Amino acid sequence: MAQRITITAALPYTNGPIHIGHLAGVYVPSDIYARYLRLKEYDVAFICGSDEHGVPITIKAKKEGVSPQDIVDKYHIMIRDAFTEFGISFDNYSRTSSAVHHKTASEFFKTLYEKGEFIEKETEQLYDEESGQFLADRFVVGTCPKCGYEESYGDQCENCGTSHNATDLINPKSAISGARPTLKKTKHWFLPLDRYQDFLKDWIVIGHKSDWKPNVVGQVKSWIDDGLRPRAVTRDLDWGIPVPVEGGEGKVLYVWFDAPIGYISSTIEWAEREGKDWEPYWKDKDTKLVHFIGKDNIVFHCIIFPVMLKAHGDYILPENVPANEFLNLEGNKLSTSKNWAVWLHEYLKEFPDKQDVLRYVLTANAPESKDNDFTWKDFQARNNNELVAIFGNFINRVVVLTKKYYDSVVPEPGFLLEQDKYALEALKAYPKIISNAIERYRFREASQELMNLARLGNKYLADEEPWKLIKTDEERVKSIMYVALQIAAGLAIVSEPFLPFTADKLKKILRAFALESDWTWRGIQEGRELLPAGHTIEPGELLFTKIEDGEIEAQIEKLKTSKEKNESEQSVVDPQKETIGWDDFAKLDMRVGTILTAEKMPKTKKLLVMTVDTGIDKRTIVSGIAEHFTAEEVIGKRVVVLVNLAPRALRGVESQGMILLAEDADGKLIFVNPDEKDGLLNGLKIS
Ligand code: B3M
Ligand code: ZN
Repeated sequence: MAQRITITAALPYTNGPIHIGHLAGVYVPSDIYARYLRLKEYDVAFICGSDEHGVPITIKAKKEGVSPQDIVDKYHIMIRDAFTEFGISFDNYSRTSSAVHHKTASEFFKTLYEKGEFIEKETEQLYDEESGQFLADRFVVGTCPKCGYEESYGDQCENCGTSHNATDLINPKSAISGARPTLKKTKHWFLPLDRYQDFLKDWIVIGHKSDWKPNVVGQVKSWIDDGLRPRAVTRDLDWGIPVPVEGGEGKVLYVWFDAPIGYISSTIEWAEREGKDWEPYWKDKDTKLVHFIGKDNIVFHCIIFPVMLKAHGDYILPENVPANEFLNLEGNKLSTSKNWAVWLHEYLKEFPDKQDVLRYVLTANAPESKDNDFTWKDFQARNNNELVAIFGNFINRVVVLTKKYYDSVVPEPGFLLEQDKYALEALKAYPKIISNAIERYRFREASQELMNLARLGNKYLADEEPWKLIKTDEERVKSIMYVALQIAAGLAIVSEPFLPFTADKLKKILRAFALESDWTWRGIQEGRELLPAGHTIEPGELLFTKIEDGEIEAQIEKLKTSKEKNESEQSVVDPQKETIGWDDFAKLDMRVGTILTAEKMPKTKKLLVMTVDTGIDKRTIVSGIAEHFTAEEVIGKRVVVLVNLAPRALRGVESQGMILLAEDADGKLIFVNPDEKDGLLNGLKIS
């Protein structure tokens, strides 16, 4: 029986279109994997769908003055179509607003509830008095308790990736009204992650230390080392799946509780349509389950969802979670709000027949082990120097020469020389080489091996020079062209996971459909004859075309426009805040101080730990300025300190005050610096 494998790709949030970062991080690698395993004759279920719940969708709807349903309807179609256009070969693309998903997620919750797996607890949650609602997840922003990033969301910090509870945020602020939230009691259901800490440690940190990506195991280890806590899996919101148990009225499931169950409901939907049984794909111990995700989703796929599956009891756990790092664009972080992105629907308009080019570039430069950069110049170079000059060139030579010498009929080979046998042996070896890389989730390496096979073909022709020999040794040329044609056929097969449109075109050129030969991964490996003598191929068309400088300049220009627009928006001065009374001001105690010592907080990017002489005392202040100043640079600096700000702990170090800073025109931080020439004494009051 064929090995069964369930492959999931993260369900995209349906609050906007998708861009190259999504493709590079999740959908292209998962598609290569799924297509490859189909070629290897595995029993594959490649599953995805739209993630249609969650606060970002409600926020977007509010902003546009439409309903959340309008938002998800619009983007579901747009995203689904973009996937189809790029050849992402999901077996099913569902949506979490579907009836089957509501039913599956509700039942899952009820099972855990009935098994007593939840802690039911009344706690104080953040509440916005102005808008009259609880502030869950992205409805609240504040300072991350772990890294000090000031724009962290309630459930997750985008800067350091930590997932936390909204009440952990320092200085929380409502994203709806800007108001400072109050605390209000409300009941919720908590998943006691702490109970599963040992299980997670044994399974991932110890058990998968060497076969999972180091970034994935490292993140899991760091959460476990920090200690897991019960996590609320319900919310006081009105958009989502209603909590299906007593006392759940007016509440919905947390989006990260229902979304991963979306993988299961999408599988059910597919199986029903195909007349299959869905259960083995999720419950049979011999099935492999693999989740493709971006690194910001690691906690949900390696901690929360596995705990849910384990607590349920019937389900298998993932065999691997190959999370990717992030893709940047021309040196800057991709950003939807700053329009710093290459949107797939726009790319398709501008490069309508170049889906494979983007797939290839994003694979060859995939952010597999570190963040990577997409540049338009690299895109052009990979197209012109690799796809056109190596792959396309080889195929074109083979097709043109076959037409010229043999009227497009595959010639009968004569006696094969060493170099011919060597080329055929090398061709036979490629599926294994490519398999090895793909099965270790090294798609960049795999794509380069594919290109090496095309290089081999080119080199073979360049060494044998059939175009010269044709004048002196027609028999020899027949053997050469026969071998070259076999390599071309091999390329049509092994390129399919990476370049599906090209593979299709190439198969049409070679008229593979008219043959009975074994055009499979195994077929090449076993050295079967792919193109027999006497078979007629097409005169052919070019597989790839050059991208001109002008096309690339237009794209760079377009990004420049986004940048300029962002900069002009940024230079707008923030409006004045609400007027405060004299009494409020008088409460602030600001003193002139001197920074005596400074050092970077270990394992953080942004935090500096400083000792400051405030004139009153020498105290510790932790500040998120390490990306703007080095420790050496700030020692001795004269600064203004707010000394009576309530102390708070950042990464376990208590910060006793705040150093005043301002931003210059380029967004760089500068100290509000009492002019040293005036000889201001430490401790002097600012008024
Ligand atoms: N929608 C987050 C994201 O798009 C989330 C993934 C869900 S996977 C179950 O990054
Ligand atoms: Zn953080």
